[in-house]
Amino acid sequence: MSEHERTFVMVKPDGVQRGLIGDIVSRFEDRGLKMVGGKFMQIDQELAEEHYGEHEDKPFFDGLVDFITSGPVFAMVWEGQDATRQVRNMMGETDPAESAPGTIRGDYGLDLGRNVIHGSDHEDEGANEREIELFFDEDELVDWDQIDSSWLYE
Ligand code: IDP
Repeated sequence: MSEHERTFVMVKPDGVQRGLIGDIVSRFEDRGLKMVGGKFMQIDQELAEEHYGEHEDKPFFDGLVDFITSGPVFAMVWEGQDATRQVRNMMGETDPAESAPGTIRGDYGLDLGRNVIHGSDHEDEGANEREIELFFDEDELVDWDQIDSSWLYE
């Protein structure tokens, strides 16, 4: 399993408005994951529709696009062993109401349509790479060595 697996993560507009960026970043840092990209940005309609394209036939699609474009987001790329699945585990379930306390959605959310964070789906092969490419140019990602890596990985 590669220590260099990368995954796409985003604090959604509700998480930004509620001042949760710092806490969410801390959780991933504490876990040992390494941030290799990060940008505070406003998503436009086109990017929103592409990002959530798989849901375009769902009844909640228009509301989802309106929500994700309603204010700034903090988009990130995190790297580490099994990063995509581990981030999803830390996020909790899609519905905060079904998410265990201790997870991000379980600690900070109550409603399905306001679930604070996005992370690439580990069950959708290649979703992480596709989403990273959609949000980041190659030169916006930074290769760097974390000084504690020999204490994180055997
Ligand atoms: P995920 O974010 O946990 O990967 P997806 O099924 O990919 O979940 O759905 C994308 C987003 O769409 C969810 O995070 C949530 O904000 C929203 N969503 C999903 N299902 C519903 C729904 O039934 N009603 C309203 N919003 C929904």
